[in-house]
Formats: sequence, structure tokens, C-alpha cells
Amino acid sequence: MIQGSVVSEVIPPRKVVVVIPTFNEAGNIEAVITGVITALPDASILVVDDNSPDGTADLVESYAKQLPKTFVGLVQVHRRQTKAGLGAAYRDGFARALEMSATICVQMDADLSHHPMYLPAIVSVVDMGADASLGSRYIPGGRIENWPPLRRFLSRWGNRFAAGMLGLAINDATSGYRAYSRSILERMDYASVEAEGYGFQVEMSHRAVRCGGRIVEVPILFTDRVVGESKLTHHIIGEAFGLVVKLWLKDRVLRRVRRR
Ligand SMILES: Nc1nc2c(ncn2[C@@H]2O[C@H](COP(=O)(O)OP(=O)(O)OP(=O)(O)O)[C@@H](O)[C@H]2O)c(=O)[nH]1
Ligand SMILES: [Mg+2]
Repeated sequence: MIQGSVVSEVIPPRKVVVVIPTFNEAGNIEAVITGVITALPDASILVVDDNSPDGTADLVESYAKQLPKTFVGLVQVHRRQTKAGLGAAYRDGFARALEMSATICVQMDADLSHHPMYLPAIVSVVDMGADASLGSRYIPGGRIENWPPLRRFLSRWGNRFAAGMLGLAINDATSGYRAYSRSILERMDYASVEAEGYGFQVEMSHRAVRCGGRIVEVPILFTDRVVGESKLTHHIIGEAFGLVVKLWLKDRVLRRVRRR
């Protein structure tokens, strides 16, 4: 009894906030929310919507009202004025999740490429002491379904390039299915990450590693979206490539300065 009260003073109770950025995901979002609630009934869900013309935000709010009483208040929408990219949505979403007292902050796409059934595994890794866990397509047990050869090639070699250049020892640094502990998010200064799209995931991975974070990869089956449209552009691919080169240069300069 005494031991229990001492522990509860030191360790805050677990609070998981799942941040889901959306732009035109009306065809997917209800299934995603149902999946998250089923997999992690104690989690809060924060949908970060950039004023989707297809009414995704309204749909989430009316869907949340229909949920059983146990889930009242657990599903929230943060409405942003205009489409400003994935990185901006995540920076905003993480800040809100921390305000909501999250001890574990999850990020996942709303297009059903990230199956909610992996949530318990991804979250429990952080619960057990890791600083971050990544849903990984490129470790044993991980797989991709229904991606054309060019997407596979770009993703696989993009990851090899990023990990090799930056010495990340991470197999899937572009994965957008992750969980962070509160403490690593606070240490990483995520608000100053400028990249969007895949670049955002790579830069967050790089910062987590440089902060001395303990990072664990969990195998996932990634399936291509069936409903809605991809927001991937040439600009996002170019940005990620340029970012890796920029971070590599920065690392080299820092190493030289430290050696002096
Ligand atoms: N709030 C917000 N969400 C976005 C924005 N761009 C993309 N998203 C969401 O971010 C998630 C990932 O976007 P996708 O279009 O699936 O892009 P992707 O997964 O990188 O690319 P694909 O593999 O082709 O699907 C989805 O939930 C999108 O709705 C944006 O500008 N703002
Ligand atoms: Mg996607």
C-alpha cells in the first residue's frame, strides 16, 4: 500500500494521445477511429485537420457524438485554417497532446496504411522504457502490400541513404507510424523541425538519435491506401533528400567544432 502510493507520486499515470493528421480523409477516418478505440480503449484521439474540403472534421465530430458514453471526450478535432503540410500538423498536434498531459504520444496516418492493430505493441515498447518506437516495414516481420515497384524502390533506398549518411541505425526512418515518450518529445525541440512529409519523419528520427534516445522498431504490415488520394509530391521527395544532405553536413561541422 505504502509502496503503491510512493510509485504513484513518482510516475504519472499513463496517458496515450494518438495524433492523426487529416486532409480529405472522409472515406477512411471513421474506420481508423473505430480501430484505434478497439485497439487502445484508454487512448485519447486528436485529429488535426487542415480544413478538408470533404468535411473530414465535421464527420469526426458527429461520429464522436455517436460513440458509447465510455468514449465521450476521448475523440477531439483540432481544426486548422488551411492546408499547411504534414509537419506543421504534427508540430501543432504534439503541442496539444502535451497540453493534454500525454505521457505517450502516438502518430499515425488516417489512410489505413497504418493498421490500428499494431498500436498495443508500438505503445507498450514506450511504456516499458523506450523513448520512441517506430512501426517498421524493413525489419524481419515487416512488409509492404500493394505498392508499385517505384514506390518500394524510393522508400527502401531512401531509407538506406538516410540511415547510411546520418548513422541512424534505424531501418525505417521515414515511417509515420510511431510513439514517443513525453520526455523525448520535450528534449527534441520538435517545434523547430522545419521539414514536411518524409523529411519530417527523418528529421525527428535524427533528433531522437542525437538526444541519446532509446529507439525500438516494431514490425508492421504497411498497406497502400484504398480510399482517397496520396498527398505525396515530387517536392516532398526532393525536400527529404536535401534534408539528409543538410543534416549530414551539419553533423560533420559539429564533429569538427567538438574536436577543436
Ligand atoms: N492536417 C494535414 N494532414 C495531412 C496533410 N498532408 C497529408 N496529411 C495527412 O497525413 C497522412 C499521410 O498522408 P498521405 O497522403 O497518406 O501521404 P503518404 O502516406 O506520405 O503517402 P502515400 O504513401 O502515397 O499515401 C494522411 O492522414 C493525410 O490525410 C496536410 O497538409 N495537413
Ligand atoms: Mg499514406
